[in-house]
Amino acid sequence: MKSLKKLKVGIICYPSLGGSGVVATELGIMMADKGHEMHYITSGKPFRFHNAYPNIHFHEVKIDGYAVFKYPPYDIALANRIAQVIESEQLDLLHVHYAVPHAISAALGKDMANSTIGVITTLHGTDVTILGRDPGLRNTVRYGINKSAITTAVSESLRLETMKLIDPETEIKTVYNFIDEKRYRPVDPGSLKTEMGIKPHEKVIIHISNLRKVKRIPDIIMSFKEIIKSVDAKMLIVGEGPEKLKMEALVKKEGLQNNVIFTGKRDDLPELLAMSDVMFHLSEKEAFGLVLLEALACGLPSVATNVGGIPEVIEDGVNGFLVSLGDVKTAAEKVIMLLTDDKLHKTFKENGFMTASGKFQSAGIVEQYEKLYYEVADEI
Ligand code: GMT
Repeated sequence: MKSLKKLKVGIICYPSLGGSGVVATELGIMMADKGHEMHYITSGKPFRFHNAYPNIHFHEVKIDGYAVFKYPPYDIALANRIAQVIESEQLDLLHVHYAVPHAISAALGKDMANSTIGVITTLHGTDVTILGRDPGLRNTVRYGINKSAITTAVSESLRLETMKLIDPETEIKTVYNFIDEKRYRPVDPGSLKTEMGIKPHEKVIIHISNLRKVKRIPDIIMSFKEIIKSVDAKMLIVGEGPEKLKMEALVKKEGLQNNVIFTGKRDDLPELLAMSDVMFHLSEKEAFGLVLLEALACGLPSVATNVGGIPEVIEDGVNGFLVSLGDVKTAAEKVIMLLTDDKLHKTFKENGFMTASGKFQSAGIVEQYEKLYYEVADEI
């Protein structure tokens, strides 16, 4: 084995709300802790970076609108910035999160810099399951994967779906998502429940997402309507997204406004999870479901749909319940079971801790990525 020098890695990700940006941030922080130099090439600071970290640098992508452009060409501006950073920082490799347009911009940026460094692309979900199905983008996704030295998928389900749908020239490796266990653990929520106007005896069901159509929030609301016929409960809907206004209107229409709280975007997720009783997640597509892992680590069982990579995180009857997509009645029954059977809840909670600290333990997963980094940087 050659000497393992510390690497200089360019990270390309979406900085706004979303699981891929969270994973890119947490991975960067943990790699920086190991002594690697991490260079984020993004349109803004990823939202989970609250402090300054040693070994982490930001290179902003700027694009001006010109009258001739109907759409400012962000992809090209990103490629240009990637080329600049490859040269100025003498990067060893690029790690791209979310294929579109990042994998394509990385290939172009590398070419512009006349560089031979390798690109790792991590597929996160809708870059394949939605954009990869779009005839206007499918070839682009395939090109991005084929131009990458290594492509990873965040679950086995996404890996298989990519192979089938995109049929790339190269193999894809599964590298699971992970969370920061120092932050996601059963913290003391203090008086948060009272502060939110929830009575001590009321159970709390929580949903956290970027409130897009794919999350099927109406299923959650209609199922919750069933649940409160049997249990005194409040529903927390945490996050911001395009469906929020419509969902607020639906809650009003169903007369649930005293029971459903839209919290908006929050930074105190571990506390919110710790004060809750069940995580509710009824998405129609989900490559992994990072919030489900965050919930398990905070001691919260989930009721979730049996789709995509969710069954790789939530084991039916072990650390949560899985239900069929759209089956709001069974979903309600399962939530009621967990809210009314303390023994069952405790068993699932304990099993959940084991899931979170087992195959998803951060140290092991960061090590897998580090190995890939060295493979690509040709340092092994
Ligand atoms: O939500 C997306 O469409 C993209 C992405 C994101 O940035 O939030 O989410 C995907 O990546 C997460 C992190 O790997 C996964 O936990 C989510 O399951 C996945 N979302 C979907 O597949 C819908």
